Amino acid sequence: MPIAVPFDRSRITDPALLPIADKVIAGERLAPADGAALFHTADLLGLGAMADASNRARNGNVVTFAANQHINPTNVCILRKTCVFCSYARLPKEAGAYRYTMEQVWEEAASVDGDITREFHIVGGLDMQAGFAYYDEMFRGLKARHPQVHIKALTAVEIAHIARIDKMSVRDVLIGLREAGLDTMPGGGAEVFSPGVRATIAEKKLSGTEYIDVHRTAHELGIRTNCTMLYGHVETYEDRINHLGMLRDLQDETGGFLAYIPLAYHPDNNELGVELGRTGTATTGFDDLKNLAVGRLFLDNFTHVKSHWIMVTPAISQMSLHFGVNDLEGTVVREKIYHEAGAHTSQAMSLDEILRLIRGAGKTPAERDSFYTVLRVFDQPPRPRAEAA
Ligand code: V47
Ligand code: SF4
Repeated sequence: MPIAVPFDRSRITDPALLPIADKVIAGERLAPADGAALFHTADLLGLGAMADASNRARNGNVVTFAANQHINPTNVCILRKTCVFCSYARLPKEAGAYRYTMEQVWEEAASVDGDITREFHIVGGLDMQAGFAYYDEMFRGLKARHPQVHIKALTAVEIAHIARIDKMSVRDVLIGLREAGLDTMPGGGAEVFSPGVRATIAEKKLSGTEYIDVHRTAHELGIRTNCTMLYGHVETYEDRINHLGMLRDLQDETGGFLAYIPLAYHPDNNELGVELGRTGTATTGFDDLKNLAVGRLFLDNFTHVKSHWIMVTPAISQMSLHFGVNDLEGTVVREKIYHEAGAHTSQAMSLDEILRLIRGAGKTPAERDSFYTVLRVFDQPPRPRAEAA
């Protein structure tokens, strides 16, 4: 729900943002036209200051992170030809196609640092050979080997795929996989809900309404989920706002979303990047920060907005901590999806690096669990040398 936010209007230079600032200060919900104005503005610092104030009113000065490990068990995907933005998927017989055996999953999971990893983040392709039984065995096996580790797995698109190939309802898939060990669900597969954009970039994928329906069912069952938006390709500002509006509506209804994570489109090694002539040109820092800040302001019923440093670089992620972000994607071991699509960032970040980024932004780092309960707050760093005398 919107809350009143203390904010100094003099930090805004674009007059179009002033009526929006008044709403933020009064704790009034932003209308779609307000969201569009936020995307159109060049007053990035004014926008960021407003988003920062809104974040501080909810989360204070603390920035959280979770220590997690990504496991991508299969890149075989029946939508390989129609999700034109995806660089990761392969057809079953295509070079580079893989599907882990259970032994490979156990092996990859065993390579984690048992003291650090608290969450497995498991997503992959829509593989005809990876149905309910495959994930049932995987989650049970992972829980048997690492009972303390939280399993955040399977996007709405994957859940719907399993339901289809195993002729089960989405509800029954969720109930069954929860019994096997599924704790929460990640937010991937949302892309942009607008049917026009979906027809261009992900023609055969679950529709936006169906994505929302799967999340609604999960929330009804008490399974918390994240949500995302893939930006920086063919969508308009209006498409973005409609997308955020649908997420906000479901959150009003269920309160089941944990966090919102905008995902920056990576144009390398995929058909869309070639078609748009965008190969080698990722999203701009300006747009990355705008998406995070607008997400914070428009999604007034979300507590957590997460920046994904692998997608937007650690430098932008650090700056985003002053643009409404209160959570950083954590220590990620062996991430594949964005690296196939041209992300040049490292595949894992150590605890020390994360602490350095958060402290460098003047914030207080805190490790959290998968439900955003703070586990340990890291003490304030020693004063910088220049001040120490
Ligand atoms: O659904 C695919 C996106 C998603 C590209 O919930 C691409 O905590 C950019 O679900 N450029 C999967 N993005 C990742 C995902 C996720 C990631 C981080 C945090 C969470 C969370 C969830 O990755 C896909 C798709 O939207 N994706 N290809 C690409 N070329
Ligand atoms: Fe398959 Fe997901 Fe890639 Fe689409 S984005 S091709 S569903 S792995």
